[in-house]
Amino acid sequence: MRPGPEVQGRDALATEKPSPSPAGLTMPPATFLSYTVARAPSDRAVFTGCVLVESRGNVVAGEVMNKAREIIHVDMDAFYASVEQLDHPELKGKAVIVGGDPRGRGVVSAASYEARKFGVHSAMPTAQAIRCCPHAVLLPVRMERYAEVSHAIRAIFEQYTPLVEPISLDEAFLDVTASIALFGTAEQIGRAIKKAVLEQTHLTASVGVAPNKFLAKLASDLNKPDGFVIVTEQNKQQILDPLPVGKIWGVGEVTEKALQSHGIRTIGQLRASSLEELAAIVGNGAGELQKLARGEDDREVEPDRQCKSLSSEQTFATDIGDATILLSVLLGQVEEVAQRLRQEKLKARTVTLKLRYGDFRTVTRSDTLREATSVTQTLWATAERVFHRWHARSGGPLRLVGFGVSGLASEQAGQQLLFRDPEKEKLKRLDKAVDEIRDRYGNRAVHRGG
Ligand code: DCP
Ligand code: MG
Repeated sequence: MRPGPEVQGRDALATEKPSPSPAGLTMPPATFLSYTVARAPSDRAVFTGCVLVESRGNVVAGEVMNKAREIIHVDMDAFYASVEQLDHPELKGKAVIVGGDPRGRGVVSAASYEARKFGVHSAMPTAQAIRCCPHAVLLPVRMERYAEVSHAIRAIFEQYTPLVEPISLDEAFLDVTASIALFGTAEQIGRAIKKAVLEQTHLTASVGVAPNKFLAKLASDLNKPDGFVIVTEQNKQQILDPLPVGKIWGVGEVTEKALQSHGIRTIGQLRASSLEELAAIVGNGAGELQKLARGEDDREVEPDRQCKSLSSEQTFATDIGDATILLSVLLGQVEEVAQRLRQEKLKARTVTLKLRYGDFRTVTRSDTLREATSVTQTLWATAERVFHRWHARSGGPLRLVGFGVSGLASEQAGQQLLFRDPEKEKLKRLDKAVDEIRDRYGNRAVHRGG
């Protein structure tokens, strides 16, 4: 029961609404020019979220407030591996592993579904993966290429709603509550997006449609690869209850084990447990966890999230205490993140190191620069300083090292046009040259000496 939006220019919607495509799906008629909260002239309806404004400034569609949310989660299948199969057609249908060097401490980034049948999965040491699946083809990570495909899929999402929250290169949440007035039901939008992704990138995506983020993400994962799952208020409990608690977003290995040791294995059991019992196991998060077990989640899709941070991390096959090795891993991560910053035309002010010990204890150490930068050398000098400070005070063997930046701003923000620092200009030219070499010959083609 959705009252029609009574806004000025509504008639324009009728003329602008596209004719259905051959498959019966409505295709996007225009770009979203604005994201506004608008009030209808009649004052009877207040619009929220997504509003389509055509070039003359007329609101042509909107959505009435307080309507239950409609969220879509899209996650590409075996993303890095599928892109490699696309670029090397002879690898289609074959076991492909994308990851680090098996002779070193490389780990698997992605495995094609053909390789997964042999037990290969992300984060597994590459050497072990090759033992599980000796006939697999091993390829190095080509981040720039995946970022390119990621941009293409994001452009598709943005044709259907401006409320897109990218979670990683291959995954995003879309709030389509208000888009329904334009493009059909959430299911139709989900199917149209899946189809457009396939047609434009030749890759498959798994799509989940649900009333909130938690359920949408769960739904996209339920029937992978090439999945399409709709979770509704009516069927959510039936779907959730038999699933293991580990399927809850945010329930990691440690929490899952703790719950299991108290006999809570499924989401149904979690839902049925008393709040007191749960609080004794997981502490403060108990109420939140039970809400998720009931399929409730109020988190909003945050379209600006993509700009909040960028990071890279690596888990080691065996813990590493040697500072020289840790620093060389860190340098690679700084180079990768700095290059991504430059690709996104961003710069960052805060540098954070993530350090996880063998017992999973995780600490972060940060430093904030006087001004935002995307210069590798500057980020590296800061990361190195933060690392040495940590190493001198505590140190210890690590199972994971990560490097991240936050406090992001656009490249142009606060740019000094008149008084350029010649030293900085030199470093920027160096970065540009390195980026060009890496773009052309891959990330391994050139590395800094540290
Ligand atoms: N990735 C990584 N290291 C990990 C996990 C993922 O480098 N430990 C990268 C490679 C993946 C991409 O991120 O291709 C997306 O991660 P997903 O978890 O979505 O995994 P996939 O897309 O590979 O597979 P699927 O989504 O089909 O399960
Ligand atoms: Mg994926």
